[in-house]
Parts: sequence; structure tokens; C-alpha cells
Amino acid sequence: MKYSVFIIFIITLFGCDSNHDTPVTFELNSDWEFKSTKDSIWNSATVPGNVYTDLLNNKLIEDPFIGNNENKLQWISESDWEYKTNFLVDKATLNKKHIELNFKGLDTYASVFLNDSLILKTDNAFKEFVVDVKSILKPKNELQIVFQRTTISEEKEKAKLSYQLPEGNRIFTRKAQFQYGWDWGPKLNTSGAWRPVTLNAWNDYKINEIHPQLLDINNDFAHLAINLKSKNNIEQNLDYDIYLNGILSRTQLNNSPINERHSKPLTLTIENPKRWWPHNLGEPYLYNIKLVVKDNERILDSISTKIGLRTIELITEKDSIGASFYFKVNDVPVYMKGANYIPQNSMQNKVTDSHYENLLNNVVDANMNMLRVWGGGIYENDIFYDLCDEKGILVWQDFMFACAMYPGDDEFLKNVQEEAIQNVKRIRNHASIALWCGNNENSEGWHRWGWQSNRSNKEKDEIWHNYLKIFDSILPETVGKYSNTNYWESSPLYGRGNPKYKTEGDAHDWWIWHDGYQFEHLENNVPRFMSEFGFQSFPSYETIRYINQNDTIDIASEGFKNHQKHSRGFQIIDDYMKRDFPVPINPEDYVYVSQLLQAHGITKGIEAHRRAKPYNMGTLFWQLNDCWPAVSWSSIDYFGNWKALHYHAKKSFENLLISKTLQNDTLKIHLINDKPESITSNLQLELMDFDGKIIWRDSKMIRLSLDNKMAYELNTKTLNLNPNEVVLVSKFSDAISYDYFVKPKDLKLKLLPIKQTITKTKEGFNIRLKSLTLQKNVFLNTKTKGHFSDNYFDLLPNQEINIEYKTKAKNLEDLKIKTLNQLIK
Ligand code: BMA
Repeated sequence: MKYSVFIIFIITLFGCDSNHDTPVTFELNSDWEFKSTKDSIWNSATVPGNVYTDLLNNKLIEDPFIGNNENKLQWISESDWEYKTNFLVDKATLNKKHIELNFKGLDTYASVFLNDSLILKTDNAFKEFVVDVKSILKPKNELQIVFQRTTISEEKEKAKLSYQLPEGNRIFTRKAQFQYGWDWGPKLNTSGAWRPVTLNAWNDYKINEIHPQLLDINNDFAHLAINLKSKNNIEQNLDYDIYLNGILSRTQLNNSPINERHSKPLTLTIENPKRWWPHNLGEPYLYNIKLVVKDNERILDSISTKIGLRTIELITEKDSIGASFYFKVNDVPVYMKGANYIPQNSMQNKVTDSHYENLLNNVVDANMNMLRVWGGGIYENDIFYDLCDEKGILVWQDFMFACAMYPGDDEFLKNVQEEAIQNVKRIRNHASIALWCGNNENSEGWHRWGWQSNRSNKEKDEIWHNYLKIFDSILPETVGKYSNTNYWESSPLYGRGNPKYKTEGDAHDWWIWHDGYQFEHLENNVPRFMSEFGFQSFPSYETIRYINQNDTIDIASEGFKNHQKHSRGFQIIDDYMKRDFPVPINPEDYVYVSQLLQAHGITKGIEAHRRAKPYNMGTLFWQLNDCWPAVSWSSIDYFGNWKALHYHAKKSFENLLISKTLQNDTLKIHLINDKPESITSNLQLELMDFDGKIIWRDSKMIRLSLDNKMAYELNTKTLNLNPNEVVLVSKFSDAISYDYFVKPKDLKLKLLPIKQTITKTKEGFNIRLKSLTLQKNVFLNTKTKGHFSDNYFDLLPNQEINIEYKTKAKNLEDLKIKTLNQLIK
């Protein structure tokens, strides 16, 4: 029998041993084994982890992300799984007065045994569980966790109801709802200890939580209350040292010890405070706060947290049109630009710190300042919010309820209540948290998706009443009690079908895609805040190759088709493509055009929303990322490759945007500025043909303040232009825009070569490109792994551009260039 030995790192931070009696924490993450309860053979397991990765690591299953494997693996969620580990506890730890086991996340119905005693039964993957194990713990221990398949509890709960709730049995289980299958994700219902398991021991004092609250702030001072919750058996007064950015700011002797029953906040004043800003408006400055609690000179415990000094408010005020929906950060109305975020992997333990780092860097690179953490996934790991704080990305946080109606019995409500308290408290210190939202589309579903048909009034009343208990009572009260963040009941406020969606609250526009409406619908129907709208595309060649495990780009294989989870998905892409683009036969070309199509439609929406500022104050497209290799609405695919949409959204999300509209023969140039400073510059307009001949030019001095301005208007009839053969180049300050007068498929592009010069650089390669004709949507691709500084861009005639390719590859011999010119006959 193997035993993991705790190596106790004596905390030398505070000098000599006798000067502290601080709590100790050990992660129980080694020597785990697992098996199906029906099996007798144990295999090695990983904690934190889940049963799919454990089966995979032991080569007991094939990769669920390849081909049709997902379908062959459904037996896994129909089985029960058992995990165990053995561990030693040293004498010093055993002698501590208090010892607890802490389970940060068990997915989901788990029975936990320590040395054969049942110590815990769980029913919520979003909750942390703490168990006192002082009386059971021995020098040698066995910890065992049995995970029961979710269907058992779900069937039991279902049988208690005289009616069925939409949508399926997932609603009975508090775990990531997308694991039951979604229209962009596989059905991989996991089990396992998905977050760390720790052993915590202490004697007389332990800090449980710190919660700094900004009381008031001006340019000279910020006043904060530092709320502290601790377990405290010490009767006498304690000292509290507060370090601000490493400097001891204040020692305070409290008259009474701060403990759970009686807590009195400490206070802190920061002189000349620096405010935290979303990255596109300023520096996301964070202060480090460290609190050291002492009993005379003996250190009892310490805790650190980072805070950003900012105020955030959601402003929903009635106005002459409906009601506003915008965020004020530090009293400044801020336009929100971004996307909806889903879990990065169906197997959460595969998401490493660098996945978080890279993805959130990509968010900043694309000029996004807000992500919506969508309600069918998970309350994210701490690192996600840490990085959003650091990088200046605001977070719209949904509670984890999506596209369904949920039960309302006391046990379920109590479970939800505890989940909400824990998660609100866990993330409330983060500067990035802008909003808590109750659910995704539950209200819209109830009112618009036929969920009420064939139900008695009594049944309808009960279901809606249960909805209100959670989303109108438990959740807002929890958010109000434990945080300073605003709460919004459901996203969207009004669904499709209610005309008020355009005048009040946030909106999801799924007329595009699901209902097949023209992209132009986005331009003519602008809501106050667009929290979802999207269009699918195929992923990168790398991802397609991975799905098929084949070098050719095959998008018709059965295995590949399993990675399109929307029942009409392929057809919808095809239908839209016919409207605006050439429809290629060759799969490589088809994949490329599908990405151009997605970028074309979504940026049309983004720009229309931004042109309507300040009527509209935000645009978040669906969706940023993928949880597996797939055909989906994402702008970045599973392997981190930017699709055309991410490159194009980056341009449409610039603080300063030039955006063109053309209605009948009236051309309008709009300028949109998201920075609080005004800009005075020369708007320069040039109309050129595809050989670079200037047909017309004009310029105009413009003073642009915050918001948007229709800066230039022209009747194009006066130009006598051939609309299929011209591009309008507009420049204002450092912004530039290329615009066309017809659909991409109607452009009369020429087939001429692009001259390319590749040179090796420190970080990869520099690619210099030049052509005699306009090259539309130049797509650079290679089998090597790397990132192009720009892609899917237009190259003006005779213009020379430099693209940086960041890669570890030694050569770039396979670099290929695709353009729309090659596809338009
Ligand atoms: C939105 C989301 C998801 C869904 C997406 C695409 O409404 O909230 O539920 O995946 O549509 O259909």
C-alpha cells in the first residue's frame, strides 16, 4: 500500500518557529486510484480531475474529442465510479486542535468515506464542502469517494413531480449543464473530484475570509472597510497588521476579538488612490492587501488579496423610449465590447493556467472589455477572475442555470441558496465583476418557446412561482447581502416576439442564424444592449485534421459531422453563404469562406450596435471559445486558433471606429469614439479601383467627442462609380477602414499573384506582401503552430504590408495564401 507523505514546509516567512502558530494546509492530490464500482482492478487517477481523463490516461478509452468516439463513451456516465487514496499525517498535524477535510468541488453525487466512516454526502458540484475529521484522522488514512451516476437522483426527483419540466433531467442536478450536451458541445457527463481536496489543521485561530469594501473614494482618499471572518478561540485582544503593496499601513488593536459571531470591520485609508479601469480606458491598477493577525508577537494567520478601486453600476432607468441598460465604471458610462464565454474544455482539468492566460490575452488583443460567463457552464476557477482583474476585462457573471425551468422544492432551493452564497462570496473581491445575472434564457424560454402549452393553469403557476423563488428572491437577495454587485434576473430581459426587446434591457438576437434572417436585420433592429447574437463557422484546418485524425480536410466524414451539434447547422451555413459569398466545392475553400461569412455577419452587427451608441451601450457576440474541437459560433477554436471573426472583431472593437452605411445611394461615414477624450483630425476619403487608380477623394476636419458622429454624407450617384470594382479607403486619426459597395460575391476581383518575402525574426517570421491588384481576405496558413499578427485582411493594390508570424517553427516552407480573388469566377 502506498502512502503519500506530507512534506511540511515550515513557513519561514515570519522568521522563527515559536513566533507563529499558523494553520497548515496540505493538498491531497497524489496516489489516487479509481475504478468502476463493478470492477475490481484499480487504476491510477488524477485529483483534481474527472473520470474521462482518468480513463484516457490509462488508455482505457479513446479520445472523446476524436471522430464519433463520444457516442461510444456514453456508458461512462451510466456507471458509478470509486476513487481512493491513502495518506499519512504527521504527529504535529494530528495534534492540532482542529482538523478538516475540504473538498473544493465534487461532481456530483458523492459519498465520502474516511477510514471506512461515511463523513459526507454531496449533491452540488458548484459547492465546497468542509468536514471536521479530528476524531477520525489517524497517522495512516484511507480516503474513498464513490460517485453515483446522476440518473439515479434525477429519476427520483422527477418521480416526485406530476409534470415534466423543460428541458430534460439535467435540471435536477447542480452541475455544469452543458455536460448533458449542447448545440456546440458533446454529451460528456463527468464525475470526479474536479477541484482540489485539502486537509487543513489549526489550533486557536484561522482566517476564513477577507472582504475589503470600498466605502468612498475621491482623488485624495479612498476609505475601505476590511471585513474579516475567522474561527477564533482566543479570548484576549489581537493585533491586525495591514500591508498595502507590501508596506505596513496600520496596526490596529481591537477591543474584542473578531470572530464569526462578532465581526467588526477594520478600516483602511489609501491616499491619492489609483482607480482600476477596464483596459481600453485606462490602467487596471490593483492594490495588494495583506493582513497579518497576531496575538502579541505570535503570528496566528495571514491572508492576501488584490483589490481594484472602482465603482461599477448597471444603470436601468426609464427613458422616453423604454429603459436604459448600461454600465458606469467610476461614474463614466462605458460601452461594452466582447463575447460570451463557455467552459474551455469538457474535461475541466485539462484547462491549464496557460490556457486561461492565452485566451484572456486574446480577449484583450481583440479590444474586448467584457466577457459574459454563460449560465450553462461553471462558476469559473479563481485564476479566471484574477486574470480578468489584472488585464482589465469586465465580467458579466451568470448563475449556472440555462435554457430550462428548475424545481422549487425546499431541498433544491436550499441547495441553490448555499451554492449562491459560496460563489458570490468567492468572487466578490474581484474588480472585474460587473454584474450577476440569474440565468440564461429561462424566462425567454418560458414565455416564447412553447413551454407553457398543454399545461393547466395550476401547473403553470407553480412552475413560474418556482422560477420567481430562485431568480426573483433567493439570488438577488444573496447578491445584495454578500456583495456590492448589481443583479439582473435573466438574459435576455425580453425574448424574440416581444417588441420591447429593442427598447429595454438586454437582448439576444437569434433571428440571425436560428430563424435565417438576413444579417442586415442586425442593422435595423438595434437593442439597448446586445448580450448574444452569433453565427457559426468551421474551425481551423488543424482542428479538422484532429477530429478526423487525417491529413486531408474532410468535412463530410461521419466523425466530423458529429462535431456539428446544431441539427440544421451545415444547412444554415450553406444558405447564408449563397446569399453573400461564392460557395466553393473544395472543402478547404469552403472552410475558409465559412469563416469569412461569420466575420462578415457578426461585424455588421457589432458596427451597427456601436453606431447606435449611446442608445445601445454594449455588444457581446456568441461565442468566444469552444469546449472541444467543433463547428460552432466561436471566434477562437478549441486549439486557440483565431478564426476570421476574431481578427475582424478586433478591428470593429477598436476604441476609434470608422463605420460606413450605404442606403439607396446615400453613403454615410460614422465615427465612433469610446475614449473620453475628444479627437480633432482630418477625415480622408479615397475611392480607388482594384488596380489602385484613385477615382475620387475628399477630406474634412472633424472634431469628435465621446460617442458617435455621422461625419460625412454623400450621394454616390454623383460619383458615377462602378460599384463592383471599387473600394473606399477612409482614414481618421489612427483609424482606417476599407469598405465596398456590393456583396463580396459580386466583387469583380482580379486573379493576380501576391509577391511575398519571408524573413526569419527572433520570434518567428516576417512576411512581406505586395500585389498589383486588390487582394480580398488574404488568408495565410501553414501546418506549423503559431499566430499571425493579422489574417483574412484586404491588401490594397500596390500596398506593401508586413505580417508577423509568431512561432517556434524553424521554417515556413509550407506557407500558403488563399484569397477571395481565387474563388470568384
Ligand atoms: C444562445 C446560448 C446557448 C446556445 C446558443 C446557440 O442562446 O445561450 O444556449 O448555445 O444560443 O444556439
